[in-house]
Amino acid sequence: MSFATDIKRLSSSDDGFPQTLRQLLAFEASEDAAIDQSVVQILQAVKTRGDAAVLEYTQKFDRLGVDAVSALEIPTSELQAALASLPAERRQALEAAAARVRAYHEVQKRECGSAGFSYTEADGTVLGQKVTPLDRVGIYVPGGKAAYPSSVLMNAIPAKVAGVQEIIMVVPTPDGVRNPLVLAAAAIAGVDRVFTIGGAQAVGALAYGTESIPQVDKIVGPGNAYVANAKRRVFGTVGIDMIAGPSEILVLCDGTTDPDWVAMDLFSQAEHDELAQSILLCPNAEYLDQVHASIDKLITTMPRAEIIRTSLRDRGALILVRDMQEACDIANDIAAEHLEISAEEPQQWADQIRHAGAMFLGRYSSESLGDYCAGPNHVLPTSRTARFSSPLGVYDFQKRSSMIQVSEQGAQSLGKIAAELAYGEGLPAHARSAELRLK
Ligand code: HSO
Ligand code: ZN
Repeated sequence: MSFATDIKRLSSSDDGFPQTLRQLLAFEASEDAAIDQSVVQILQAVKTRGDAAVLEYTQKFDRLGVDAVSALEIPTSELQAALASLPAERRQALEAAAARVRAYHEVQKRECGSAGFSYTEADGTVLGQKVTPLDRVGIYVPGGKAAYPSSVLMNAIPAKVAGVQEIIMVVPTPDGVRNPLVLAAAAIAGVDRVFTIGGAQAVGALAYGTESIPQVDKIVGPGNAYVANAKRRVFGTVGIDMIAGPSEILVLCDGTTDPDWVAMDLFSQAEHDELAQSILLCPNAEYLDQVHASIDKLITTMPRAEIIRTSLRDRGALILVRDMQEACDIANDIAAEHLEISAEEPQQWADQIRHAGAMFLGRYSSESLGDYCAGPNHVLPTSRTARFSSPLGVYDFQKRSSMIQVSEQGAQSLGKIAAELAYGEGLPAHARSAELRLK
């Protein structure tokens, strides 16, 4: 059979398959010395010259002719006006999505130990942990083609649910062009302040604070190579969420789903950008041909066909596996951002999966529903980082403090242990501090 669309056809029984798979997955964020140098310079300028530097870079990169950073703030009334200006159906969809995302994260807050804990020992000593929301958070929203209102909801709502006091959004608006859907999403999500700044200068402003822009405690949200570079550099001064790579979808199919559905699910990530990755694993060779035929048929109907074509050609694959069990093993190795288990009995396979940012079970759970409105967060670990990290959540906007209240009786037994260890470490003030409390 021959197909028009270029996408790798692999089989797990091919010689050298593990190496081929590794190469397919390899994605290194390009390390560019020029970007490095410029980001160092921008961050330094913002740190030392504050507003003046932010203003200069914004005038230069975004061609905004304003004379004060305060003029770069969008008043809340304008966010509300953007919301009011939306066509009714768009507005309702945005509000419905926000409500579902909020509901999910409220349950997450309740179930994920937000109340902290404490327990009392026999001698009256109380030990525990207190959970506190972050005071102030910055959300970076990219301008241009990757400006997703849905991402505004996904970043701001968990912060709000966690109880963050102030959410500051930054969004570049080259040539002053504002995206009303992004502003409307900010209004719905309860963002407190919005500045039309972007790039490393925006990250620097949030991390260090300027005369007009308050310093935040954590910066979340995706951005271009400059933004990612700047986020890495300010980490430690502030918290950051993650450095996101291109979107990925891995479909694990037993061959019972309409091949058009699977083809379109692969497209749904491929259309994000040329570097996005769409992979299908299936134990049925004939079905893989059917999906390939669906790709050929459907791609011609897609407005973003060129991006999809490049993504499928460079990073996509249709992979024949021995059985669904082997598909699960490979899926664990891939540790995809999104994993669709498009099978008759998805739960049995989901039980086998240890590494995936989000799992979509059954043929009705398309990733696109999760991207917008199912409820769980769409900010997910990419580039195999699902091996050690989790979706963005309420817990990313909380921190924990240990609580220690030792009783008089408790100080007797603990004092002896502490003093003994302190002398062993050559720290006599520690030892005496414990011993002074012994009766
Ligand atoms: N799939 C993207 C999120 C997104 N999709 C936004 C559509 N809009 C990364 O998880
Ligand atoms: Zn998406």
